[in-house]
Amino acid sequence: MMLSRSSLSFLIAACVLVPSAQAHITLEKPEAAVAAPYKAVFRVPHGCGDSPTVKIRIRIPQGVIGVKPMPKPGWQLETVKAKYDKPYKMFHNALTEGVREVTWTGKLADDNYDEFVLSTYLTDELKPGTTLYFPVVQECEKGVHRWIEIPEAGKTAADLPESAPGLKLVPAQRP
Ligand SMILES: [Cu+2]
Repeated sequence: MMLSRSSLSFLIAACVLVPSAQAHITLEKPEAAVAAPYKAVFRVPHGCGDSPTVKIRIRIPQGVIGVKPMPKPGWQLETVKAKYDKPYKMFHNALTEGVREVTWTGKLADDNYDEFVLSTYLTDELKPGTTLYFPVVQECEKGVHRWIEIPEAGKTAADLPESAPGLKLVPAQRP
């Protein structure tokens, strides 16, 4: 299908003007219970302008433990591990350290879409009713997006041009 010049510029404007759900790096499942495992799927819908993405770096927020990134063919995976501020209970274990930062290095054309996956555990110190933010830096061949902005109380991510992907926390499910 041919796009006219006006509909094409509309599509470009849409991504800039609609800073929510579809436009930026977001989590596939935007809501999760605390005290439970969570599979975080980060969706990367575009590069920087039309420049291809070459690096995705994700910072793991406090209270998220047991992080295991999923390797991706064609992408080099690196992690930074550190001690937690205190031991955390995960299933029958107490974890004292773990992955705090994950980086994938590769190439994703602006014309394409991809997903980056982490297996995590959300500890019960995280507060239901709040939103947990995962800061992400997206480096491109030309340019960078810093998806690290966190809305102040009373505002939403839609008020920010480069908001961090957010996860709404809900109470632990009791069996
Ligand atoms: Cu966007």
